[in-house]
Amino acid sequence: MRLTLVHPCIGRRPGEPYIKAWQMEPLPPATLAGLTPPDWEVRFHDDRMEAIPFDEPTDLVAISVETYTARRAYQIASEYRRRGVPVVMGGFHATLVPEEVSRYCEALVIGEVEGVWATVLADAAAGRLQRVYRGEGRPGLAGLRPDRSIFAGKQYLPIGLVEAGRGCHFKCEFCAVTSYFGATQTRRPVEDVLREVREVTEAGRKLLFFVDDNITSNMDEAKELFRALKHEKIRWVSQASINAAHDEEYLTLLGESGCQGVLIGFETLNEANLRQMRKRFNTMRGGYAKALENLRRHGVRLYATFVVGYDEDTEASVDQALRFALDHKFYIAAFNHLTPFPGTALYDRLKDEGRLRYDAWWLDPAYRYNEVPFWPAKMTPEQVRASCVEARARFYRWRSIARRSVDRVNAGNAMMWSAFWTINAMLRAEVDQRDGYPLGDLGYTGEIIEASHSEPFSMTTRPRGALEAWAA
Ligand code: B12
Ligand code: SF4
Repeated sequence: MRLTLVHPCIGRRPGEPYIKAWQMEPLPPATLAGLTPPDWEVRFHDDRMEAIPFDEPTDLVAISVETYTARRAYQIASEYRRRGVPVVMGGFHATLVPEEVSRYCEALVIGEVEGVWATVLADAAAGRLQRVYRGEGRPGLAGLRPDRSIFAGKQYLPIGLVEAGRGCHFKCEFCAVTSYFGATQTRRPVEDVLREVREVTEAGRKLLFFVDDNITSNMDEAKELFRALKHEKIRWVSQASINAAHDEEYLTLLGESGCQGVLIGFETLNEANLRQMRKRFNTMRGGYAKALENLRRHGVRLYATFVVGYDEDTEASVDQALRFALDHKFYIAAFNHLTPFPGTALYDRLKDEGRLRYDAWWLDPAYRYNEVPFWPAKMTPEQVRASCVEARARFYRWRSIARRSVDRVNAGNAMMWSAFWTINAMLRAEVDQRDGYPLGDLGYTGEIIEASHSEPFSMTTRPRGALEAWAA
């Protein structure tokens, strides 16, 4: 049997290259390939960087669907369906909006795939694919071995992606991760992570990215991993919540284990916004000032992210966030508009308040990337969009880049100093490149063909996420 894995892009304007910063090795298809028995022949096409050979013979197509890639995923599925090939879909959007996604695939996997992939493949081989497969609960991650051989010959950014854990125990209102994983986190055994770290570094990756949603979600487990990493002599980056910055042992272990920087979601400087986000842990124990002082003392470089469009935001508060980012000389920073992802508490609240500008912004042909799809409370959608672009443009001015480049923490070692210039220059070039980006391939002229199903989709198959758990 032949399996074709496809990683869709968000969209494309004919003739234009895809956004460089997003072209990293995608772990979802590598994870599926690693779980696929050897009697299946596996091929992989990354829609972000190559044309998909739709006529290449195959027996089953598997597509990861995120909210931003849904329109493109449905175009790709239609092409295979037209050729009589069944399509299975999974991933974040597939799990959070299963009724919609199920219309565009022969089989849908809800939740994590580890416990059900063998059954999906066996059913496909026997010609009896079911409409819905449900990954029950949180599968253990021991023994997981992503198969990176599928990336051979593709020109990805030179950074190795490794998963140490999945999910996060916090319940931020806007976060799809908390809905998907029901505010829980699971970890891979440290030995599995170390084995993969060695494989990826031996394959030539000098910098590793632990893609964990929040590597500090469980501090004891995080410290256990960092202690083990001390002996590996690697350089790594990851994502963490700021509450961890008050733990001296953690901060020391970060340095000793080779951490080069962490992404921290600051989101906003406004306490009322943080309360509404359910993210007040951000300013606990002395707030940002104390946390930043600790991180600086330990030489931790920061990728600071800010979100614009919460109810207390005004143009002045965006300006304040920008000045904060410049004053603290962050290695890099992101200023993005708030996005109501379906399946999140934020989406449901804005819907209840009648503030969504589209029924389903991710499917609307008129919607473009970076357009604010809801009505903010104190700004117009256009003011939110424009203030994000303006903040990015000012953060990535050459003068700001030069000033931040000589900061003691940012210039801490030659590799990260050189990477500083490359990354800042790349983000400078992309300040407004994503603005107006289409969802789906604008050059697609085919018809969107829905899958034909004999049974209706049942809501009872939807997993119980964080939101339902609170309600219960
Ligand atoms: C690493 C990462 C990135 C990296 C690398 C992406 C890449 N090339 O792979 C970078 C930084 C480039 C990135 C960019 C973006 N990202 Co991102 N990213 C992640 C992160 C943290 C980890 C992804 C990962 O590798 N996970 C490990 C894999 C193994 O897990 P998984 O994807 O959940 O897959 C499992 C299941 O979902 C399922 N599954 C997945 N696909 C499929 C397919 C089939 C057929 C089946 C059966 C099952 C299945 O099986 C897997 C194993 O159980 C996730 C959060 C997360 N926990 O996943 C966000 C996440 C996917 N990103 C997100 C977003 C919004 C973005 C951006 C739009 C951000 C932005 N504004 O710039 C861009 C879009 C990029 C693009 N699509 O082109 C959102 C998506 C939300 C949503 N509702 O769709 C997430 C969930 C983060 C969040 N907090 O909300 N991202
Ligand atoms: S801390 Fe980060 S990953 Fe965790 S729920 Fe909040 S936004 Fe999501």
